[in-house]
Amino acid sequence: MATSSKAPQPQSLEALALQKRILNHLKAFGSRLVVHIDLDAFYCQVEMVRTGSPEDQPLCVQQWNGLIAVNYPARAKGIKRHSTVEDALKLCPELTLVHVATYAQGSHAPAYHPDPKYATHKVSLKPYREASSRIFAIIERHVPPSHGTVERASIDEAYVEAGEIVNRRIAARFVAMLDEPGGSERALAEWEAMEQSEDGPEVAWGPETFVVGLPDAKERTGEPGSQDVPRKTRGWHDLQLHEGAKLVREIRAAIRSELGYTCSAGIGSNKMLAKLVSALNKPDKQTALRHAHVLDFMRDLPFTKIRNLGGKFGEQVEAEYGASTVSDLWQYSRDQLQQKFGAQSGSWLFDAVRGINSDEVVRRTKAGTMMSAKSFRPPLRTMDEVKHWLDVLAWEIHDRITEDYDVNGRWSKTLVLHLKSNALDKSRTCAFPPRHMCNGDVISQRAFDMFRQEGDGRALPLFHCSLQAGSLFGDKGSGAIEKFLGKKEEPVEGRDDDADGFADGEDGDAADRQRKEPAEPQRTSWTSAPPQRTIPKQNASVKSFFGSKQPPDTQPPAHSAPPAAQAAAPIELVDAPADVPTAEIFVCYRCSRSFPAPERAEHEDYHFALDLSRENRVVLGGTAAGTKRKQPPSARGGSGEKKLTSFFRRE
Ligand code: TTP
Ligand code: CA
Ligand code: CA
Repeated sequence: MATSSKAPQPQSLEALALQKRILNHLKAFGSRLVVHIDLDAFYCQVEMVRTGSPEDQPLCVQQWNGLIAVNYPARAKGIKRHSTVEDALKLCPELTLVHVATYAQGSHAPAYHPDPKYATHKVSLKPYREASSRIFAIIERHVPPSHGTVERASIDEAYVEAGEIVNRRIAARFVAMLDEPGGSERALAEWEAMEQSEDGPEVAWGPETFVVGLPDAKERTGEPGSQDVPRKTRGWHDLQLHEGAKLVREIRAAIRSELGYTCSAGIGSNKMLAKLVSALNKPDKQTALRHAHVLDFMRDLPFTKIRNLGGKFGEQVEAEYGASTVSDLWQYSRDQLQQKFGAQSGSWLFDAVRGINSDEVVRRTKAGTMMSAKSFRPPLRTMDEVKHWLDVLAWEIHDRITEDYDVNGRWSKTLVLHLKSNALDKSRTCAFPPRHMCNGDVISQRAFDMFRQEGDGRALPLFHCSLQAGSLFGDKGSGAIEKFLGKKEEPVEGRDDDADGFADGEDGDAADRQRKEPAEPQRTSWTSAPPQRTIPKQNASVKSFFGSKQPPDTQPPAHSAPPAAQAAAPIELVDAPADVPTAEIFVCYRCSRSFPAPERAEHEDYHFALDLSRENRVVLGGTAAGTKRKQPPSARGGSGEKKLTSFFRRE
């Protein structure tokens, strides 16, 4: 079933005039509409579909001895992500366990091996990347680039800027009437009746959408005696939300019927709200948030559930005010917050707790690099071992780059080898083999040559090694239309590709994180290895969505770079003089994995996002009343402009 949401183009002058009138009205009286879509237990669903496992069968995806994804039937048994396999089997002896695909020793292709071992195998996320691509293709098919923007927020998450497409769908309903007998009069009469209605058009919500503040559809249709709970509302934004909900329903149905996966979605006025509500009802459900309920919805929400308030910034806010819920922060003016946390962060906070967020949905271009990495515990001690693993990494890179060439027509210019030993933490770059003479062995040989140039004395014992194909170039030009339309594009974030560098999990493998690179290949010697975070330019066009219902002290934010955007900054490899001190490593206290220090904020963001999606289900589901109000810990310095990134680090 290949439905497309493209609104039919009006044919006649009359149709064009009606369409224009409706679009103008909706632009003037409606507001922004953003959709957030997140796949349910994503890796599990990929494996359930691949293996034909029944939907009600508890299933977990395993990496070595840990679980990295838990499906909903398994969650019902009490199994949690990061449980051990043993613990999970105690809770549910009939549990189906699927180990992620791996490259086995000597093999050039990933496969589902019966008993993969950390010492001899390397994790591959290929099946999930492929599933993700298919999912995004469906979403993009429903959102033509001329009428909306799709952002790939992670391997299983998308944002859609959907205002334009939704307005056009509403207009198309009236335009379609023109073809019916007597349709001209009827279309105009119906539209004008709507236009003139005092509180805006009436919307009757179907059972497929949960609406924050309204009774659940099941109360209306399920329980005896509750058949007539009204689910009708009024307003122009309600009309848009309702149409947005229909669009999302279509996208979700297409993903389900074409690929077999369920997902959950949120529909709201901005990215922050859409994401918060998409986690409210899971799995396989969608939730809309009306303007009228934004403040009610936010009121009892622990403010740390808001992205960027889960880390150090949130702790500081708590320390200053002893606040726990969002509404605890409503009493402080923009000025007060700015004095405490600096102009930018204070202003961002003032808006965020009122549900205002101006982050744009940004179409991400294809990543400029691809990486394959492996950590070694115990470390590699011989050249033979190094050669073996370079072969594995090289064939993975080869596999991915040839796939990318087939789809995007791109090839790499640089090959970057990164090594971490006691004495080294450095990268070395050489030219990537040209396509006509490239295979995994050729890549591996170049990497091995670079390794030998360093000398085994310093590079061994080797704890970590990665290969990166950089400067991917030669795009077939699929972005031309977007560029013509002036659409913004940003490179895919470092953590956006395959499960954010986590899924290679327990063994400390970095997943294939994608990094933006210097444009020109460098024949250089060693450079400092760890990638640095950079702050993207933000162009925040702010639309206050409260309209006349906006609280009196709520004003559009004056700043243009909300911390949210900064926390999600792309990563760049930067040049640095040779022999700079080796980067610090931080060990995550939550998952015990180690990362280069500059990736810390990014990593913590990931845990935060996870917590958010887990806890929202509980907290927003109605138990927030039990949230404890914490006493302010001893006051810490709280005034003056803070470096935003410092808020996301835990000391
Ligand atoms: P999530 O979207 O966080 O979780 P999920 O899709 O499994 O479950 P939910 O229904 O709650 O959204 O992550 C997407 C995938 O990323 C997940 O299926 C597995 C992978 N992942 C890891 O490998 N390690 C991790 O620590 C996390 C958080 C995710
Ligand atoms: Ca998910
Ligand atoms: Ca997700």
